[in-house]
Amino acid sequence: MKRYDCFTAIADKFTDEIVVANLANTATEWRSVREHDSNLFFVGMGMVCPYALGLAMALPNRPVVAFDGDGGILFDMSVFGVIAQTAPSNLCIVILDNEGYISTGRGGHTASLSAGTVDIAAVARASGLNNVHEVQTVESFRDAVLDSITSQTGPTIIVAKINDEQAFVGTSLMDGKENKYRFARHIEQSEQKTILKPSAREHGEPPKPDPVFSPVTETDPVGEVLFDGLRENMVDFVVGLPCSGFADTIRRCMEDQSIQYVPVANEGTGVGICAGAWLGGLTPAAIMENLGLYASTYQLMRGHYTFGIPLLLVAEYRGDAGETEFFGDSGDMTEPWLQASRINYRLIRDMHDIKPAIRDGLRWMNFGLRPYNVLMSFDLTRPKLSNS
Ligand SMILES: Cc1ncc(C[n+]2csc(CCOP(=O)(O)OP(=O)(O)O)c2C)c(N)n1
Repeated sequence: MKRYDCFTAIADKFTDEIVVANLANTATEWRSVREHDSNLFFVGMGMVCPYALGLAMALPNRPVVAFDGDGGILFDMSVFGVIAQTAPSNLCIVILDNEGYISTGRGGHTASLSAGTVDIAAVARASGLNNVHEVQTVESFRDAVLDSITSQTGPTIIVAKINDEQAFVGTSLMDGKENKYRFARHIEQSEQKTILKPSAREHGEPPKPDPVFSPVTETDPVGEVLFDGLRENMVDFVVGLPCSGFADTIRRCMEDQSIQYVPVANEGTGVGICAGAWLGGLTPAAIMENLGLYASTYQLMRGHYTFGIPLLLVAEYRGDAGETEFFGDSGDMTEPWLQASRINYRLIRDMHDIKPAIRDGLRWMNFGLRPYNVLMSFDLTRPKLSNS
């Protein structure tokens, strides 16, 4: 079974479904059969499923289809568990499994783990996904995809065993940023949402009022202040991987009805989910240690930076002055990392600065269209002894 034949069999049945397409020939082949602004193309390895998940959660009434590769899903299989736990019924994940990194060449040297011992469908099932199909023919591929889109009884996982043939149908002249703009404008129009907010105000117009913040007093627990700062700044979607300095904030996000909280097993997965959530019109934030920033370097560079997607990153400054555990040296590269990554940031040492920093970061991102980091000093996030 050829991937291009699979795509040809379903393309004219697609109307306004959102599609997140893997890089290389998956993207070019799909574009050649279905040119539409609801396609996001050339999404990096390990990021297709997180992006699709974020979009599916942001737009629960709209079918979202991911066309990933075996190389793509093998890069980050923990996303299966996150999909199982969040369980969006509108999500259809298609893994086009050619058992290799075929865009880079053919042969033993480009075989993937699915050519050997790893059974992707079995991993999906073992991750808690029930609606998993393995298809070997174009007809069964077509039926499985179309049934998932129309029935909306997902999340559905379709592992399509394809051969290594590629159709060379020409590439796109559109870069990631143009793709993002067209995609976001399409979502805005079709969903009546505002995603891109390029200008906070017209020239000469008085500034827009600040969000109203509840008062902060010296005795407030910092985790509560951070949580209030997210909520009062209208953040409505949070991913996190536990960090003891943010335990209270994460607990509050899990309890609060106005915030969708998604626990992840890898911060890189989390920032990918946030990218999808933002493209679907939500205001996401990712909460992590600075070690999590390092873990998501690839997804931030290959995703947010390439497409021009903002994200509020809230990170604890491990290894900052005041560190009391064993991470002294992990702070050395935090600010150089942020600078090299072109991530604007504000270092927060005073609790009263948390809410304005979130407000200003969110405003900056309307123009910057890149992530912004509220970097919380270790001294601030950790409980103090009464005499310190
Ligand atoms: C992080 C990363 N490592 C390596 C590459 C180089 N690369 C480009 S396409 C590709 C193969 C992807 O494999 P798969 O998702 O199975 O798609 P296929 O090429 O088989 O269609 C690789 C490894 C990359 N783009 N990103």
